[in-house]
Amino acid sequence: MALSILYSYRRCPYAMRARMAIWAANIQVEVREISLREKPAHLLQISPKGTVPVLQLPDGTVLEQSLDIMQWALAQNDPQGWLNAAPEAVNALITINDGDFKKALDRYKYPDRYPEHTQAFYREQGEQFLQRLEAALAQHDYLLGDKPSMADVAIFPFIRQFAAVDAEWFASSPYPKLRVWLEHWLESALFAEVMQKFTTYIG
Ligand SMILES: N[C@@H](CCC(=O)N[C@@H](CS)C(=O)NCC(=O)O)C(=O)O
Repeated sequence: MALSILYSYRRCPYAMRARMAIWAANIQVEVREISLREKPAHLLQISPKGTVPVLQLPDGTVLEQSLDIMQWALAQNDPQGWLNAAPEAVNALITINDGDFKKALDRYKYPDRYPEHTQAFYREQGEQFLQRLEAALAQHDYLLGDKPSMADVAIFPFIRQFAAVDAEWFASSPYPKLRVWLEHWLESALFAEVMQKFTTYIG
C-alpha cells in the first residue's frame, strides 16, 4: 500500500505536533524532511503556500495545516485518547497559542526584528499565556485534565521554544508546574522518536 507523504521540518513546532499525532496513531508515512530555503517542487505544487507540515494522502488529498493533520491521524487511531477532551476547550487554548502567544514568541526570539519594544516586553506578553497554563496545571497534570489531550501535544513545542530563548530565566521563572509538564513531553519516548534525524529530501 502506498504511504502518505509528510513534508516536514524537524525543528518546526507545527511539524512536531503533526509528527507526534502521526506517531501516536502508529501510522506509517514517508517523511520528507525539507530545507526551508530550497523547498521541493512537489511540495510547492501540492501546497503553494509553502509551509510545513503538509501531508499528501495516497488518494491525492492534501492536508496543509498541522491541526488538520493531527485530527486526521487521531481520527484513525487514538490509543492515548488525545481527542477525548472537549473540542471547545482544546480549540480555545490552541487559538491563543497559535495567535497571541506565537506572535509574542516570535518577537521575544527575534527582538531585533521588532525594535518597537524591548525583549522583556515581548516576554511579558508571552507570559500571559504561561500564567494561564500554570493555573490549569495547578488543577490537573495536563492542560485539560488528568490525561493528555491534543491541546498538550499541540502546544508544548511552542513552550519549548519560549523556554529555550533564555533557559536560565525559564528555570527560575514562577512556572514550576509548566516546567514539569514541559519536561514530561521533552523526555517522552514519542518525542525522541519524532525528533530523530531525517535525511533531507531534495526532490
Ligand atoms: N498554520 C500552519 C503554520 C506552519 C508554519 O508556519 N510552518 C513554518 C515552519 S515552523 C513554515 O513552513 N514556514 C515557511 C518558511 O519558513 O518558508 C500549520 O499549522 O501547519
